[in-house]
Amino acid sequence: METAPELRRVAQRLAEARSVAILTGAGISAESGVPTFRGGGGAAVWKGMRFDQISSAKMVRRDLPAVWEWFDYRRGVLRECEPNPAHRAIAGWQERFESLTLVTQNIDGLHRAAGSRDVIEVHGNIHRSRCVACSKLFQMDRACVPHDPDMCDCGSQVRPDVVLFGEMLPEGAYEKGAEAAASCDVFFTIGTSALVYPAAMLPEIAKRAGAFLVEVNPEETPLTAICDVSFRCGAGELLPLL
Ligand code: BV8
Ligand code: ZN
Repeated sequence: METAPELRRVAQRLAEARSVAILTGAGISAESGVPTFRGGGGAAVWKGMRFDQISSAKMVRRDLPAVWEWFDYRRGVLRECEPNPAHRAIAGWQERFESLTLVTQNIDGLHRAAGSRDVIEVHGNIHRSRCVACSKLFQMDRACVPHDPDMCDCGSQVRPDVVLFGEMLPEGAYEKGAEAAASCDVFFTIGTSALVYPAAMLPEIAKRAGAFLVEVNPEETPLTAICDVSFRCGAGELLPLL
């Protein structure tokens, strides 16, 4: 791999780092078999709708059964997916630094399954549902597809506990991520096209605050230009080398 010099630069920075922050996106789960949304030129389409239409606040109000059909389909795909070496490498970094903050845009729960603790899931989690009226949370078993329960004991419907387009992020999640970004020595942006806000702000906040910014993505992204190092390869291949 011709990235040996960059690997040495990043390894050096990590050796000196007190605090490290990481933002991951769908690309880190690609090697687990989870389809990404945009990479590879395709945009996830469901029954003729682009995923940002079906995964939207409007659709929950308009057609909750269709939203559940889309999320139950994705939960079915996820049943066969396990964490890959990239998730496991990051889980192994928890003991390595004084402070490690992991922010993920993914809703697949694979970081936690790999052993990462305190994962900041800024877009929620596909295995949890929430009552539309009283906001009671239900943890669903990964194997239980279609979702259950359909109704809350207060008599209202439940929805995926996932942040859809046009919806606010979980209380405090973004702020915690921004705080870590503004105070870390090294910031990794891994497997994200950096198109979805406000998550895509985090690497920029880190860079402005003086962090060493590292990207891992087979394709260029809008962040590539401001990165100190940008590895043009898969996360499952690169992270275990660090
Ligand atoms: C909000 C859950 C505020 C649902 C998701 C115009 C400008 C700026 C912003 C906006 C705008 N118009 C609208 C907005 C706001 C909107 C937004 O940012 N839209 C974008 C598309 C323009 N954001 C929102 O609506 C957010 N909320 O802003 O609220 C607000 C204020 C007031 C009042 C109300 C609200 C909510 C956004 C969250 C949406 N939910 N997911 C679901 O999963 O169905 S976002 C969805 O995209 C996923 O979470 C996904 O993680 C996320 C980002 O995508 P990526 O993770 O980056 O995945 P992608 O496929 O794009 O890229 C994968 C990358 O991996 C590629 O680069 C590929 O090359 C790489 N890769 C492939 N293989 C590998 C790899 N990398 C490494 N290794 C590999 N092996
Ligand atoms: Zn309820």
